[in-house]
Amino acid sequence: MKTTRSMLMVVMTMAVMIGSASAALITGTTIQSATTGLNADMGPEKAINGVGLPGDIPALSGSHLQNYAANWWTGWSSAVTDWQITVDLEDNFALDTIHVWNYREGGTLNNRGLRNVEIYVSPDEDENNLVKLNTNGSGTQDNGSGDFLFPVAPGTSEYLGFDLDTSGVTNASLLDNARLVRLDGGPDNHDGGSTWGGLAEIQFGGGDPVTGGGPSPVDIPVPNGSFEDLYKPGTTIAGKVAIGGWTQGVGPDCPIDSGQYEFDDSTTGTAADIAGWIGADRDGWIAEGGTYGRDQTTGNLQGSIGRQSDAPDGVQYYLSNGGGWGNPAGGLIVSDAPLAAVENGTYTLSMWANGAANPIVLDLLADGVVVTPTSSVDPTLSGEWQEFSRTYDPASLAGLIGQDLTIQLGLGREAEGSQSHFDSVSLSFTASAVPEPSTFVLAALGLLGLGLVARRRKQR
Ligand SMILES: [Ca+2]
Ligand SMILES: [Ca+2]
Repeated sequence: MKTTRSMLMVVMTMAVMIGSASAALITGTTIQSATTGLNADMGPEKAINGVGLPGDIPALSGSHLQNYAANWWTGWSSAVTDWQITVDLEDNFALDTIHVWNYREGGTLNNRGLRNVEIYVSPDEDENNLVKLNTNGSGTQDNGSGDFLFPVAPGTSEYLGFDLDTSGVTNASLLDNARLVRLDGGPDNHDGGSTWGGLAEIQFGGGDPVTGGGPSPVDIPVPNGSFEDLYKPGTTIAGKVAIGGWTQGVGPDCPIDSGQYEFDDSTTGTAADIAGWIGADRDGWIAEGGTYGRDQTTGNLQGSIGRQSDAPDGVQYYLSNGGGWGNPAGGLIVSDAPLAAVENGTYTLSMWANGAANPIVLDLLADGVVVTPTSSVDPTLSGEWQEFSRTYDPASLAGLIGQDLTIQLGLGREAEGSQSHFDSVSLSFTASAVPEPSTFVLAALGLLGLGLVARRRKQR
């Protein structure tokens, strides 16, 4: 019995520690974008780097100095009508504290700063995904129109700032998984001045993100999955295929078959480095004989990158002819470097295609071997671009954990029909959900989280 009771005590202690961990200061934040000022001493970083707080160290509490150079301020320009600051938390967090110190300068000049502020949150780094936190005017610091009303700083010797009251906001779930936070003050600032959209400091507290219904899918970048990246040989100068032209294959030193390459330095050429992909199954390609007399040395000169106006992703796509146009070898390409190591979870691989040649190939490879998908959907090809996909669940990945993932695609061997086109290749991964934990395991996981937070902090 005694053992049980002490274990219970440990669990309770853990619960208390977890509670405090979730209010942890988020460090290492950066400015994603902001209205910038006339005064170089008053850049937006002054609102997140702790300057003006005790010891000039970021914190969730403490008195902020009454000094212009410890503030972000935008300047007197009447051309600026929208004061905004967007902070990148540099990771995803469940936010439980947003602590604000409004603009605070010496003398009477503390009576300025942001007043009616719209707050936006995004779960990723893309500012296009910012969503307004409150839309109906609820919340005790709200002015009734969905904005938050920021009080002015006092003229006293001490200014402790305030916690933003997010209780009752319409889109509270945004705070469960936040990456970007924008404060948009518009033109309406304290002191009647449309030019006083400043802030002394904003700091965030939180813990690991909460994502409803299990882990969210994460995109695994597919280099040149859009087939838009090509470079002048030996340089990083970008280019494209001239309209109506097409290449011989992919990879480095890829010759043009028809037309020319147009590079961004205004030169043209007959060879380019088409990044991200190389030829696959060279022996199979040669055995089918459909090489159009292309150089067979590397196997890279299968299929083509073409440019026409209707690509679903940019202006270029990969294409290959079939036996109907004298090329039963088709054309297969593969990622020229591993995209990721196999982890326990579910992968979704997709691509867009149109045309009239078959068979269409879209495979995930582990250490170069085709993985059998759990499910796959192939389109009935037509002149319309269509997306199709394969999924790979943990069972189909058994025994492959840690192996290198690559993608193979194109028109398969013994190809029939005239020509097919391929574009917009994507791969995403959803980690396997952790089984429903017992209370004790939950507490232990919380402690593990603490360790992770500590480690993350050290890395910064
Ligand atoms: Ca500051
Ligand atoms: Ca494309």
